[in-house]
Amino acid sequence: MVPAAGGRANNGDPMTTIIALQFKCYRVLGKFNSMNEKKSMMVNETVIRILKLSFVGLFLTLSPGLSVWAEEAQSETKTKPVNVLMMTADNLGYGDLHCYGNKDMKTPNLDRLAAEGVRCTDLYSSSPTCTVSRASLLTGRYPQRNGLIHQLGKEENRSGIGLRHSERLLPEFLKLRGYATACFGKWNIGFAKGSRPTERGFDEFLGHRSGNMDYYTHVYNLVHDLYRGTEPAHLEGYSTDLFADAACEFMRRHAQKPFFIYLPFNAPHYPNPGSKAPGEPCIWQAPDEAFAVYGYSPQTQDEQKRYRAVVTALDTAVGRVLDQLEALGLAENTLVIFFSDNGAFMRKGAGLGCASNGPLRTEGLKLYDGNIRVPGIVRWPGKLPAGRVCKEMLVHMDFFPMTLRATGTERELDRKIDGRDPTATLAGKAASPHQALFWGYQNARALREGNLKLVSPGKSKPWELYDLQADIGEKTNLAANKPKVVERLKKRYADWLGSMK
Ligand SMILES: [Ca+2]
Repeated sequence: MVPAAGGRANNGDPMTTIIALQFKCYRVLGKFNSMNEKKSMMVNETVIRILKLSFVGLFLTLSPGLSVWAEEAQSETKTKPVNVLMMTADNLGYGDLHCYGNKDMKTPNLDRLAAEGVRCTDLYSSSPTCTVSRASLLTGRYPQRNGLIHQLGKEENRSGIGLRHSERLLPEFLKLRGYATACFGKWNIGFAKGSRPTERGFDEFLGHRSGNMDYYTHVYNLVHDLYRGTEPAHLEGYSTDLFADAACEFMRRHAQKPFFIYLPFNAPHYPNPGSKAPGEPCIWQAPDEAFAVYGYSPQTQDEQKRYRAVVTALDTAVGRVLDQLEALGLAENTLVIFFSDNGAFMRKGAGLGCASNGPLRTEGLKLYDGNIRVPGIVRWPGKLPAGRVCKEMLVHMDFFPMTLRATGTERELDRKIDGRDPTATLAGKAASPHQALFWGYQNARALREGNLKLVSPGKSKPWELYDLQADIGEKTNLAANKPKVVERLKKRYADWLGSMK
């Protein structure tokens, strides 16, 4: 188990208290030593001598060798950079985890992570789709600023530039501070020469180029899609497990070096009929053990049951990675972040009838909260309290500056980013770092300011206004009753959009 915040800093044991006393005495002595007046010199020197002798005597009596221990502990704390493990799920809905209220879903490892860290109720993605969300996360910038505002197509996934090369990714900054970096999982932001993970700041990559590789055959629209570095990799296994295993193995190899692992699982993305051989059923895939957790047959055709098995397999893999972190003694010094890249797609065959966005409204990709508000958990022992629920508005881009600051890398930043460090907010010491958040996808537009949500679901569609505190499901449109608020927020949206150019 990982101790709660503050446990390391002052656990109340006698050794810690003595060390604190030692530092206080040194501070007092320092002040005396800095006094110059001749008049007080003699008195001071006498006091200092008495204090020094008393202190040394007390210290030697109580704890011989303690100062050596204290120096080592201080030195270790100062010189040990924080590791970052950033895990993402794919299309996991706001209501899909047990710790988010889904009583039918078994996700004990993510529930445990929430109990040891902070669970977010109002965390957003800056996009309702995979490609755009991921590019925004890795650049810390709104899609409208980094330029990648559309979902990549088949050929773009395989060989397109995707995110323009003038953008700099999070691992590129971490490399400047000596971090070992790796990406294991779904890339989905371009795989042309110069666009590939190992050419964009990651030392290692095992994963798929596209948005939805088959979990077992590793095929995307009839073409092999699993790569190691820049070369095809032909491995056997369930993709969730392959990625988790790669992360564990990387941690074992880099236990003595600071690391950043980006672990974008492809689960629980819906199955793609284009990736199936002729006659092969297009169903959610999971290992037999994940079905067994529920007592289901792996042959069941029930979509709901199969989806649950996929999510539980994801949870099991997350648990294995966390266990590895702990076994290596790294859990206390590692910032762990988990969230979904976007909400569940509530379309037939793509989540409808089996995934859940909880109480949130979902319609196509029209930017109601079901598309963009996501489950998210952050654990950072000693920095964030255990078992806290954060209800402040945050966005996944915030994990970019959070990672930079946690790793001491922020000085390397050379461009404007839109994420804001959420550490104080997550700790309960500050309100949201954002006055407002903004979205634009295809013809849909949205803004959230406080509890107000302004959304236009499509071209020529009038703006709608909702109060999310009173109406989390965006059912009661207040626009007709509050035209001035609508006008003010419309202007705010226009100003934001203008600032992106
Ligand atoms: Ca997604």
